[in-house]
Amino acid sequence: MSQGKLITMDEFTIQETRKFPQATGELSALLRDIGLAGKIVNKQVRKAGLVDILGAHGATNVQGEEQMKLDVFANETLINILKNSNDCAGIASEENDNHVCYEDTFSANSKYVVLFDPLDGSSNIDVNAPIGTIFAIYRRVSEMGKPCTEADFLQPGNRLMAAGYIIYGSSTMMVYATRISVNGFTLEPSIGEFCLSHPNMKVPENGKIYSLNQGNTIKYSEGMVAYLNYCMESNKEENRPYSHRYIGSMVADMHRTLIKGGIFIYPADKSNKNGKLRLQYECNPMAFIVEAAGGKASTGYGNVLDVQPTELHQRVPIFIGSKNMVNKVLEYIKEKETVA
Ligand code: P6P
Repeated sequence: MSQGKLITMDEFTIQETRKFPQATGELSALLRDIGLAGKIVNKQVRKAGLVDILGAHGATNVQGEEQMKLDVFANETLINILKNSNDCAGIASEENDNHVCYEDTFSANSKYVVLFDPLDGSSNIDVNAPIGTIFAIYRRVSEMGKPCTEADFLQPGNRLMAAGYIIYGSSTMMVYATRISVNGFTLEPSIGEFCLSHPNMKVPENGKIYSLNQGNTIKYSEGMVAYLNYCMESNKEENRPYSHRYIGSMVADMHRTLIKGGIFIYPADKSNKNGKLRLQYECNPMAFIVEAAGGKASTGYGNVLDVQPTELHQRVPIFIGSKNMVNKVLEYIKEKETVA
């Protein structure tokens, strides 16, 4: 990155587009629209403590979770921004039972669809912990000019065109992966632009942090318990001390894993045979990002990106992060797996 010169996300995506003469710029425009939605959500998140927006909205979403007002605001912001985009035929959201087709001519002739979790980790809002927006972009498989169909939203992660997240943390960042690279952009509030701050992000092959909700250990499989003991006993050896870090907000735990290395795990357990996290708008986008950055993402029985979705809100177990750490936990899972 040139010393001193700030490169905005728009300038960066234009530079990247120029490397591919056949590129139309539609994907760059869609990323810009998502970035705009992120800036609008960020403004509300930053003042959540002051404005009576924290109070539970009262409604419950398709997951049966009480919708915080910020959830609703973020969802509606993304739906409206993408509806006005010239590059999105429709969306699917954690907060909506079914996908939404945009009926206008421009949208019907767009070649992309977007899935998102508008405000992941929202239970952390009232304790001021980092939260985030997660998004996944597919090229539609339905006929152009016609409304998008459910098939557009049930594609495996290995068909993703781009995926990313916006983290509302100590700073606001947008990180996205294409099939070429993973890049991070930090919001510069004085100019209202995301500026390149983390070019060509790579996940370290090894890490020292394991991240999961240890409160669930009693429900874990034999293999998972054995792996946890391996991590906790690591401090007996000088060169392999693992630390446990868990924020309880996937975007925050994954951002740390992407930057510092480590492993994030939400496995199956006795009460959640498929784990808790959603394939299409949590696990697949994060798996696409991590694998584009040289890491690994597994369900415990195969690659996350290879799962053929059958339902929009289906869940999968996930073991994701530094390649060598994911391979290590899979050794334990395979050796001792008696799924809980
Ligand atoms: P648990 C937040 O509710 C979320 O969907 C993810 O962001 C996070 O990783 C996970 O659930 C936390 O779940 O069961 O540990 O509270």
